[in-house]
Amino acid sequence: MLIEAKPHEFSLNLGSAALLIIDMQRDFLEPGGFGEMLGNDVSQLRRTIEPNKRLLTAWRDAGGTVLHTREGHRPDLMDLPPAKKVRGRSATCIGDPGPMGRILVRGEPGHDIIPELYPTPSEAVIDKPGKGAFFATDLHAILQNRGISQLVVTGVTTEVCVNTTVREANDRGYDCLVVTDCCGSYFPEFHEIGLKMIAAQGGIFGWTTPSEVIISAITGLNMLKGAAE
Ligand code: TIU
Repeated sequence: MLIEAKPHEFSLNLGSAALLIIDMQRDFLEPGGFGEMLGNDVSQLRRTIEPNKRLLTAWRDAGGTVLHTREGHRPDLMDLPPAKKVRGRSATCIGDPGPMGRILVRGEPGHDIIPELYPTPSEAVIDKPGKGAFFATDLHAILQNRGISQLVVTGVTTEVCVNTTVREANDRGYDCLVVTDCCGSYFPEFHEIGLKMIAAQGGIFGWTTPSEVIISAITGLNMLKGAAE
């Protein structure tokens, strides 16, 4: 089905597409979490929760593949580059006790996905130590094994983990459709420019479109399926 998008329409094939939800984790989104502790305005990210919920529900109802990612590290921190640990010069950094357990450590409450978008048992969760979801993970193998060649990408933050993942995916041959209102940044201007960067130059890294366009397309598909049954 053809989805209206920038820079031009995206030809979505639900059977070879996956919804990839990036890092919708409590520590980035919840008031009192690590993101807010660093002085960030979490409302900029929280406005993405409702559109993500609507898209996730429609995608699940249409029978589409869903994958979630989480940024974080082993409890022993062996996969945490020393450069990443000290970069922010923050008094509290990755691995230290934070408002919701050890910061960005796997298994801690703050590292987990927000309840509103919690994965079902059949949805793969990719734990990634970096900003990109392909670096040091089995994401590419999982997608190849399932015949996935298109990614509908949402999550946070637009210019960091979403952009890095889309660039990695593009270099591996995936077509990426990034959902504008389902992505967010602590910095509104980075969100806007982060999206523009993806669709510029004829879609240098991918496509962008709002969730309502995708939802109406896949909901229409459901209605067709229902009518045929
Ligand atoms: N998931 C993600 O984007 N991780 C970040 O650290 N983002 C920031 O914007 N800091």
